[in-house]
Amino acid sequence: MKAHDGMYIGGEWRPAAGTDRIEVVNPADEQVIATVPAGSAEDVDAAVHAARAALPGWAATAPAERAALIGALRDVLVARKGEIAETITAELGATSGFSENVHVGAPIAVASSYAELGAEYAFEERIGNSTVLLEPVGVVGAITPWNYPLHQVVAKVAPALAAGCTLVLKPAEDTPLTAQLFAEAVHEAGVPAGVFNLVTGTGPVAGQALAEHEGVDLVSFTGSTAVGRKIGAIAGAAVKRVALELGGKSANVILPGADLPKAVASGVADVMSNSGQSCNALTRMLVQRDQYEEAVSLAAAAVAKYPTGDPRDPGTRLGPVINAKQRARVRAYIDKGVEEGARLVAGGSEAPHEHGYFVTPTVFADVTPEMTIAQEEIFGPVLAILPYEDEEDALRIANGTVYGLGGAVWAADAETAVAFARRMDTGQVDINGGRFNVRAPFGGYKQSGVGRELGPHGLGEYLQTKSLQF
Ligand code: TXE
Repeated sequence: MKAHDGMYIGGEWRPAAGTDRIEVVNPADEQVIATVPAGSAEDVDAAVHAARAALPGWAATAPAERAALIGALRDVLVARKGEIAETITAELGATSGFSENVHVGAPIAVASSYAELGAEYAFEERIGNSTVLLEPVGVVGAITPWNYPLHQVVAKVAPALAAGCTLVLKPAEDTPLTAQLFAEAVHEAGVPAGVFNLVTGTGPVAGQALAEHEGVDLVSFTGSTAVGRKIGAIAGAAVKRVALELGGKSANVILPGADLPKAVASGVADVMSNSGQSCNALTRMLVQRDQYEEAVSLAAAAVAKYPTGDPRDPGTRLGPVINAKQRARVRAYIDKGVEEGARLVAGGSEAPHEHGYFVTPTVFADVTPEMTIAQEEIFGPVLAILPYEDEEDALRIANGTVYGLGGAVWAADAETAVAFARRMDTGQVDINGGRFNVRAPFGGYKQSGVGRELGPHGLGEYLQTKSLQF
């Protein structure tokens, strides 16, 4: 596949300082499809300098003009949708339809929202005898994961640009090609040189150098809780701003009176999409004891309709997971579930194909809240169904993990579901199948993170306040 042999710094593709490379592998067939340079601290330093140099000009640009450039960027993403979706399918393994509709569709919607919000946002407000100025934080170091290679990038870049910040992006090592296409789009949209910079590389080298760089004012990280802790410690020691979007173990609570077949089908579809690799995936389905066996049968029947295979084949509903390490991790969790006494009702840890990092869609029943598969983020196509006795029990189970990112509640009516959702310790809850809203704040309670992305709340993360009394 087409790849740039350099870093996008100061508005141009520059050769990397070193010679280390990263191989990009298609997870569906394990073939190397491209290589990109693995950036060093030197590349990061050059990118941060370019971002700092561009900061005063960009921060002084009128918000409406910045917003118009985000609109132009959105237009380029729309025009290049097919090419970007193909790249995402090739390096992530997402099915073609999902790549186009969600992987590219969602960030286009996010960019559109910031093209509007950036123009209408109140960057100044009067409170009593004070005028409060909301000013850009400065240079942002953005570190993103592979699970949504474009969305995770746009969810940081669009609000940062709207706020008047400049950025250096270090994308995940598994999905650098999408990030390169995004840099091309930024260029094509006419965003001034140095406002957005890209350094491909590994986490421990380029990622760490970016987080530690004293020219970076805010580190915005999405990824594992383990790395999030490290980033948080670095930011804490340097007293710089930090935003962390981490893992989850979201509960899908089906209350008595809900439309059970609909709730189960929707829950299964949610967990299986993107091969289970979504931070807000509804990985724990909670069903009242009286309806439990019915729900288990419905879920087992639903996953049977998820054939694994080539993600470009229209008949495929489940692509591979991202890499061999992730597949081994998911399989180990499946084995652990069996070992701890959960009932395997579909799937298992055997490989469905000789090549490619595939995992068979898996459903566990008789899962207890203490089991590892009910507590830890698996990040694969694995659903755990837990029985509960009454609403209080359901709430205790739903809130009984270290995470709090997503969630769902199904009930006979929205009022009952909302009353339950108010008591959940989590950042987002979908009520009776409520759809994803690109303007609603997204982020975690507890160890799922610090800060919020998307909409006006997401924009606020990239601002700092100054108050003038007169
Ligand atoms: O994530 P990492 P990995 C979870 C999920 C998954 C697990 C491991 O459970 O199974 O994490 O995935 C960069 N300093 N999520 O190992 O390592 C890295 O290069 C600075 C949930 O791929 O956290 C990449 O750009 N940066 C999640 C980014 O951090 C470092 C999405 C994320 O990689 C670094 C992905 C370091 N020391 C995984 N080490 C979600 N919340 O959606 C790594 N990185």
